Amino acid sequence: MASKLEVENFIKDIKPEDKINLIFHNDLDGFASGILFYDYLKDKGCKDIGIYPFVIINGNLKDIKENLRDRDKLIILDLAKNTIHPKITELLQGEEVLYIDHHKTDSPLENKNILEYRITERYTPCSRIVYELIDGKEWLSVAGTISDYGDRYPENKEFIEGFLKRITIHQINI
Ligand SMILES: [Mn+2]
Repeated sequence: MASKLEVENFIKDIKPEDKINLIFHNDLDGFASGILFYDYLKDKGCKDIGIYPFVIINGNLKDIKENLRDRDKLIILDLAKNTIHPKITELLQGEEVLYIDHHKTDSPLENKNILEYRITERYTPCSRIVYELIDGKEWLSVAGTISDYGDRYPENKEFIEGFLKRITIHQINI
């Protein structure tokens, strides 16, 4: 498992000329995580960004092999460990891989070719983890967090309510 500092360094080292694929869960938490990263990469000047919403199905990440050619970096977001094919190491072609997830698992992936960052000791949807790493659209992170039932966990209370208190909510009288 990677430390937060290692993940920050991976992100910092991304260069405008890097060819990057964003691979994320096809629910709102995943999309929010992907969009936050997309914005970040665009701001960095990255021009070649592949976008792949993915379903969590055992081992189906191998299906992305066709799209792995000529990539420098892969960023995998909000996909449970079982999505990643056991032979992912053989499928990779030298890409650097960052994998951020929050799904609980008995054992982490622990693949030496993949920089894995997983928060499970408190319930933190992926879009909150990503926002706290790279900043960006807070509203999108809050939406992703709520959509993944983050509002049911006290550890997200301050994050969600802090945002809601800062924006104006207009009451509509019907
Ligand atoms: Mn999620």
